[in-house]
This record gives sequence, structure tokens and C-alpha cells, in this order.
Amino acid sequence: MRRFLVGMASMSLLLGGCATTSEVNQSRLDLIKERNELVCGVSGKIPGFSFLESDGRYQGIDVDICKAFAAAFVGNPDKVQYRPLTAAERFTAVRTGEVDLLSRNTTVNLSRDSSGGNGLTFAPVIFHDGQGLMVKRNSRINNINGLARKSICVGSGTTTEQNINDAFEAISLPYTPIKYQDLDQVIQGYSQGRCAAMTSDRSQLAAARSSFASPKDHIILEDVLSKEPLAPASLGGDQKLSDAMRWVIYSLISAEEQGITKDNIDEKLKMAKENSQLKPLRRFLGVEGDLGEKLGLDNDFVVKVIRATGNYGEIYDRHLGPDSDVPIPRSLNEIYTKGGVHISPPFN
Ligand SMILES: N[C@@H](CCC(=O)N[C@@H](CS)C(=O)NCC(=O)O)C(=O)O
Repeated sequence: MRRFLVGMASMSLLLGGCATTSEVNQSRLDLIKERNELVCGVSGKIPGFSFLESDGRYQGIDVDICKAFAAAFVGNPDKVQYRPLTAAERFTAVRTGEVDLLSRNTTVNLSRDSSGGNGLTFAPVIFHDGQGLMVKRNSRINNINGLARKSICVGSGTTTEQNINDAFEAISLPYTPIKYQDLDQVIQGYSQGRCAAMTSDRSQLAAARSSFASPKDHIILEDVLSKEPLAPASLGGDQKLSDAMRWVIYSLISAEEQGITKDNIDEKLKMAKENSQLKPLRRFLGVEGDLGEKLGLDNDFVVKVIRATGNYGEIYDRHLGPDSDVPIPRSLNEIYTKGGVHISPPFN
């Protein structure tokens, strides 16, 4: 069936027809289901986001997002194959199909999202970040101006590269970028004193600092050079997969809005089943209606997701909360009712 449809596509192209991608190709979501496993592209090097622990397990907010997708798509959060990718490799890995999707501290921007650019499609933002600068406390540099004529370590193939240039050019400040292929090299370059500062998403700076022998010896400057909204991404033109990803993220946010947690999900489900008047809750948890089916998922996909990972706030707290190794105040990453920007459209 699949080959036939692809054949039709080439024929349609030859005849100047207008078959759309979704008519032509099988959605990657169906492939994931057939395979009964999700191949998730991650970084693997950022504590709090995606980090390969000494026991061989990946941990972090990006990893939990992979688990939430797997719970929704194949009914099991453990059916994930993690593929560590460098910043420079990540988009090719999506294009070639080496991974089903990215959950890898990737910034949404127009060039990456458009068909004339990287041709990706982004799910809702899971972490609002901004680019920052980290320096040694004893350097006596306390803002961007203190970096005039200094070297700055930066990762290539990132938004960071362009932003640092834009920021220094805007204030006519000369500096020397020292570019590295991946985060480990950036950190090494900075720790070994090859540059006065290291620049990256502020979350990555916080994560890198947490792994230093003496984190207190490094400061993250107040200057925020850019907006870095980080979101999962998949190949553009596959609406079935991108819709499913979008609503899994919204389910995490909506569950937090409604106070539905990993601990109380079964109680909420029972309540929904027993009370036919609780229409929105019944639809959300798949007791009534066919919202899951519309996405190509089970109607109770939200229950599976929340049982697996808890809601967005629980994921955040686990990896970036005050008791975690990389505590980052929620600020913008709160839900909208608490002054942040995360909000879910209705599950109707
Ligand atoms: N959010 C930015 C930067 C993300 C990024 O990947 N940064 C570099 C470090 S400067 C990196 O390589 N990070 C982690 C890794 O290599 O695993 C983007 O999407 O371009």
C-alpha cells in the first residue's frame, strides 16, 4: 500500500498532478506505531535537559518529552530509542529519517520552520530560554561591555552563533568567536581559558556550571542576548505526526492547568467515569468522545501520558525545580494562570 502511494506520487509529479504530502506518504506516526518504538533525537550532554547518566539511562526534561510521546504513540514510555546528536547533525537526522523527531534544546525560528529553510515543523515550546554569557567570577567582567576585544567560545550550527554576532555588532563591540562542534568542546575551551566567556542558551550555561568542580567560581551575566524558545521538532509536511506531538505537549500543560498529576490521575479518571456531568474532564481523559482518534491515537492517550510523566509542572520540577541538580526558576515557564506563558488550547 505504501509503495503504491509513493508510486502514485511520482506519477502525479510526472503528470503535473497535485497530490499532497499527506496523501502521498505514510505518516511517520504510523511507522512509529508499527515499529512499536520511538526514535528520539536528543543532545545527551545537558544535565536537566537530556543527559546520559552513569547507569546508562537518559534523564531530563527533553527525555521526559520523548517518554510522553512514546506513551501516547505506542502506549509505553520506555519504548524509546535515544539518539544523541550534535547541534550540527540534528536537522539532517530528521530529514534523512534517522530519527522520528527531535527533543533536543532546539530553538524555533522562521528559517528552521519554513519549507524554504530547514523544512521542520515545531511542536509547542517546552522551555522558554534566552542566550547568555558565562564568565569566571574573578575575571571582573560584569556585563557584555566587559567582553570587548575578548574571545568567546561558541558552538557551531546553532542560533547562538548568529545571535552573538548580532549582539556585538549592534553595540559596535569587537570580539573573537572561537567555534566548536559540540558543547563538550565549548565547555573545555572555556574551562581551559581559551576564551574569556562561553555563550549558549542560559539553561545550558546553568547546566554546564552545575557540572564544574566549583560552580561558584562562574557567573552567568544578566545580559540576555536573544529569545530561545525550545521546542520538539519533526519533518514538515507530516501533519499527522506534528498534530499528535502538538497535542501531547498541550496535554501536559492542560493537565497542569487542571491540577491533574501522576498521583491523582487514576482518581480523576474514576471521577470522570462516575460523573457524566463532567464533560470537559471526560473528553480530556477519553472517557467520552473521540479526541484521541482524531489524532490517530488512543482516546485515553492523555491518561497514558500523565501516568508516565506527570504534567508539565511535574516534569519541570523533577529536572529543573529547586531540589534538582540544575535549579532554574520557572518565571516565563510557569503556566499562564501563574504569570508564565504556557497555555493549552481547549481539548474540544
Ligand atoms: N538552542 C540553540 C542552541 C542549542 C545547542 O545545541 N547549543 C550547543 C552549545 S553552544 C550544543 O551543542 N549543545 C549541546 C550538545 O551538543 O549536545 C539552537 O537551537 O541552536
